[in-house]
Amino acid sequence: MVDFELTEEQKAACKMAHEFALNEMRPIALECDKEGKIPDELIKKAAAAGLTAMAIPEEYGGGGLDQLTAAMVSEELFWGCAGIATTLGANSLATTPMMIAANDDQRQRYFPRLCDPDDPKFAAFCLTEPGAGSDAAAISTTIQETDDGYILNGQKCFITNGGIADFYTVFCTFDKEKKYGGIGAVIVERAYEGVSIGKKEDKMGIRASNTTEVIFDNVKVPKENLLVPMGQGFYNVMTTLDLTRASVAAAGVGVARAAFEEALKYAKERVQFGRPIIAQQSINFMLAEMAMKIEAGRRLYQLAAWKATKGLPCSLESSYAKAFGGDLAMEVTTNAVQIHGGYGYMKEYLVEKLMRDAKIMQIYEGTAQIQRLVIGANLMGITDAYPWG
Ligand code: COS
Repeated sequence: MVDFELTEEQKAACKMAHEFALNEMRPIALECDKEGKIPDELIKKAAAAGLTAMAIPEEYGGGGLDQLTAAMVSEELFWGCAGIATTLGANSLATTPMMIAANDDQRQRYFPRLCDPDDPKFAAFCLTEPGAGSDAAAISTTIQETDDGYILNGQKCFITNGGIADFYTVFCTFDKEKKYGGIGAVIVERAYEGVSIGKKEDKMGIRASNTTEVIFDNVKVPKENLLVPMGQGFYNVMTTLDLTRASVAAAGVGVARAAFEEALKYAKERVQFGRPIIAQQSINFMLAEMAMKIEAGRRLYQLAAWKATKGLPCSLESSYAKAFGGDLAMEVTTNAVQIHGGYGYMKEYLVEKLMRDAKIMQIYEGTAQIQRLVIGANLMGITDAYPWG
């Protein structure tokens, strides 16, 4: 039985997120984009509303949202501002490896730090390196076991919240010869000696978010901070991305929806050749295409997130959703600029920012091509496509 009705809890979470996006994010979105930062005041308000620790279990002070509800909240926040929403949502990516693998002691020591509304902290997911992007198994950050713990050395790049995080979930290799079989993960605090922040990136879009290098120079990591032992790290990364990609797909839908609304409003107001341009079939069809694909993108991410919530395998659906959602964001924002004509190219029109923000949706958490690679690899094991179980 297919049921499209949201629960009261889901409706309340989406409404709260939408109001936050409308009243708190939208009014400062262009300013944050220009300045490349977010006021502390806004982070505090977001933390007080539970938006920085949505997925952390309630027993540690978090929102305890399931993947489906979290993805729908993500759509609303990205509708508000993709740069701010990327900052607020990054804790979910950083803590998913912990939700999979952390022991009780690690949960108790680290989860509450992200849930304190008076002093909200961030965590950051450290996988990507200068030489290991799509090829995640090629990471070179090394970890060596010592008598009382580990020594970590290496450099991570493009780390969301790298410069503002309190701790990091760091994927590293115990033995590079073993390729993905050598990968593990540790929890590293910003305060540990030898941890430093490298270059802060000057990005095309999602400019409000903080993206930096993070460098580990002979960092002593205590034994109790081993998160994933050697050999299990790559599976943890793959499972993490399977679980989080639905929210990135939802982000793409949110950005696309924001652009569609702007284009629709403009097409109704803008008069050329004696009538509103929405009456021109060429424009009307562009808007119809946008509306149809946004609806399809939403159903795809909801399916992936629903499967994740149920604990069902969701790798294929997550990649369908992420590939579609990223491409959707790029296509819809580009066409929204097109509908605005020359005005859309100007910074005072929101669609200009939306188009710049959209591009990252085809890149981060697995490029559009990697998603197709995952889908294609799944096809090898599929002999028919009968969908009814
Ligand atoms: N869940 C669990 N295990 C998985 C998995 C998944 N979704 N995908 C692959 N694995 C397992 C495989 O089963 C295999 O295990 P065994 O050898 O024990 O059978 C192992 O992982 C290696 O798989 P594979 O050979 O497919 O790995 P590759 O190195 O070829 O990489 C891709 C696979 C390309 C899918 C992976 O590197 C990837 O997702 N890259 C993108 C990384 C990314 O998203 N980066 C962005 C960082 S976050 S901003």
